Amino acid sequence: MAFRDLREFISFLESRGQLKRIKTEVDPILEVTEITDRISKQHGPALLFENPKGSNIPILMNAFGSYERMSWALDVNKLDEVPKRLAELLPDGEPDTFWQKISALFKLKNIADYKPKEVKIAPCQEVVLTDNFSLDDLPVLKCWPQDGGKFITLPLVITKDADSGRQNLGMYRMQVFDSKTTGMHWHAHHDGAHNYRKYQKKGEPIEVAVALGGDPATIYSATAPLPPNIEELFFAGLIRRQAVEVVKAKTVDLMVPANAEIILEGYVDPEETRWEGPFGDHTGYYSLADYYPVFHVNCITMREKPIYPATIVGKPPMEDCYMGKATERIFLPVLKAALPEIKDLNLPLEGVFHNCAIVSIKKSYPAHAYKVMSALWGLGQMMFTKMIIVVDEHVDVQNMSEVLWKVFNNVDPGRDIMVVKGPLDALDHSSNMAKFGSKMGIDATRKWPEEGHTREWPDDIEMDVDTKLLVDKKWKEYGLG
Ligand SMILES: Cc1cc2nc3c(=O)[nH]c(=O)nc-3n(C[C@H](O)[C@H](O)[C@H](O)COP(=O)(O)O)c2cc1C
Ligand SMILES: [Mn+2]
Repeated sequence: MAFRDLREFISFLESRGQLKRIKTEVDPILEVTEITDRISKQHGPALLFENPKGSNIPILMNAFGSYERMSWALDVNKLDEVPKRLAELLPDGEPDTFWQKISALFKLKNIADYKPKEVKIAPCQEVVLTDNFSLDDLPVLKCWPQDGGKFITLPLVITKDADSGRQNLGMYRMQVFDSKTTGMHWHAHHDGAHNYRKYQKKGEPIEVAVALGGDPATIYSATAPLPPNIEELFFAGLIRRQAVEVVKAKTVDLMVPANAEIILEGYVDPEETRWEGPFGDHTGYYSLADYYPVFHVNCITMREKPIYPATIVGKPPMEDCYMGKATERIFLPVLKAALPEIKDLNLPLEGVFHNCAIVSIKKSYPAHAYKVMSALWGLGQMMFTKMIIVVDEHVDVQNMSEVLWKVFNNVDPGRDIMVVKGPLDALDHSSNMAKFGSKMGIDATRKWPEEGHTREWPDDIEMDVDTKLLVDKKWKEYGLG
């Protein structure tokens, strides 16, 4: 059964012993981070800070911070079940081409049930503040010592495409500049920025609503790398198998999740920018400060007793790692649809998702690994991937020891490394230029004579089956335990 809202998820986590309440006063400035970071590194529970300094709104942290909690958030026990479930909604039950099919099915009746459903009265509008409000009343975190200020870190930013009217939901951090304005850190490549540029061209402000909280599948969907034609709120409905309830915002022409905790409504001006950052980011480094658009808040609506959800990012593993791993599992069938030779994929946590991808392939022709690298660099947000390592199909890409053994031993650098140019994630600090740099593909597959390897390629060392069986049988006799 899908969770209705954040409270239901919190109760569920508590019933499973996966939520700790902290009653002592804790400062949202740095202290919440230090506690959460320690708990995160111990793979500990979700945390509800009930008495944050300077605010009477409790802070929820680390709710998605384990494989188990991330799976529960998406209403499954293991992340692999999500794509299987999505596939079941499609006519022939094949996971293979599910994006094309979902796009095509958008108009069909059988999945119309999962489209956002409008309600007239919503918990997120129990309190409506159009004048007398201040963002300083929210327990917004300053996460790390060199951060440029306080940042809203788990916002669901809602915008509309000026032509199609399609709504987008994206998670972009927001630096609180003063009581009524924040930064809007949508990266140039993301749908929020795309929607913004269309209004900018017309010289008009873009209406924006930001939801804090909501059911956990909706929160996750704001982070999912969906193609622009798939609305995140619809995708969340498909994942949870129950439509997300939405309500018309009070002052902007946008539909917002009815069961959110808090909604900020306002606009982003077409021209105005302000210096934003630095911010201790999920790369484990401070992302550099830069000019970003400004969000003017005109109205806040909320529940009578809201909960403020937040996250911290920093050196992995952190909460966002589990969100990223959910994405890896959910989107693997999409990659396989484009590239059926792909067997498995690992985006290691240390690569923070856009810096490293390890793929195993069924190699069928010379230079096959290079074809796979080039194709991946052309697929959606995979375009940011800085390093791609390709291994043969029988290599377990989830086992880093096995992968590194293959890379260190199978690779002749002069022959097996390809360096190309391309777009980089906005957070990358290693390149000389922002958002533009080089990528490396490493072909760690077994090399063929057709690839110029005319020497013999040795087999992996494996004991023969008969000897293994013999030793199994006699194991006790050896007295080795
Ligand atoms: C905790 C967290 C923070 C994020 N912060 C940002 C951010 O500040 N700016 C940004 O553009 N993307 C950020 N992202 C990534 C986007 O949410 C993600 O790429 C999403 O797919 C973008 O959706 P869109 O393509 O609909 O815009 C963040 C993701 C997570 C999990
Ligand atoms: Mn989108």
